[in-house]
Amino acid sequence: MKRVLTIQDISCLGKCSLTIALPVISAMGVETVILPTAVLSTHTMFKNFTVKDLSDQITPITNHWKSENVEFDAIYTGYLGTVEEIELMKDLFKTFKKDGSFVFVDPVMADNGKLYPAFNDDYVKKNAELCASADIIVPNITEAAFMTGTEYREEYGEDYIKTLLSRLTELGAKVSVLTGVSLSKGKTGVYGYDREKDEYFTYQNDLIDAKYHGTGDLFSSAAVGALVKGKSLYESFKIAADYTALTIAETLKNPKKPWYGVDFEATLPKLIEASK
Ligand code: PXL
Repeated sequence: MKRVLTIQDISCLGKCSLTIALPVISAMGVETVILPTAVLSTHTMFKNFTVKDLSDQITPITNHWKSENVEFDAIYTGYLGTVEEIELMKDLFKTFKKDGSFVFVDPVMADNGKLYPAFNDDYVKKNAELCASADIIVPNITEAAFMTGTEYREEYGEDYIKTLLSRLTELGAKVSVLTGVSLSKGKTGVYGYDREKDEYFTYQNDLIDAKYHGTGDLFSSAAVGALVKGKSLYESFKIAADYTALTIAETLKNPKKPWYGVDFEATLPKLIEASK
């Protein structure tokens, strides 16, 4: 069985980061080791959330793993929380990356043109450095614009996307995949560039007019699961995009109208089937 290490916060209530990555990647038949970066009462879109930073736990935990000679087929980072933690990731990648494994960085810090609460320019700069040590990065357009010092646009053409991808590639990752890219009205999806093959790829789905929290984490978790199981880049991102779209559609049917997260539990069987 393949083994993934994922490093993100635990938002106890809110369905994002580790409370998505752990169930989703495990359900895909992949052992999922977690390294929590912080414990929050909820994600940061709630008011009055509590935070306990766990930066000081990263080194003791990983030292213990080192003594156990643990290796991972993939390392996947999401919401980290502090610049100190981002710094620690560089060593962690060196220690635990083995031949044939990959590092997947989702530089979670912003959406819809704005940084999440508690992040600043320093955090953006550190995330750009982290992306340099990754094999695959999956920023949304806002994160890509911040990291590359490019103007954020809500309306754009393929030229703008290619400019962002070229600037992201300069950061250093092998594969850059922009998420939330709409190439025509009523569509959304991904647009990626593989530096080694010098190839672009894109996949679009029908846009569902609803915004939910945690969908980026759902997308990344499904992509990591599919990639580590040996699916191609295109196939993995298609599986992840389809699963995310299906889950948003399913959540819209919920009469309780959850605002803080998606009903991914209901659609997991479809993901398991798609990634077999
Ligand atoms: O889904 C991204 C995410 C993860 N973790 C925390 C967050 C967010 C987005 O706001 O607040 C704590």
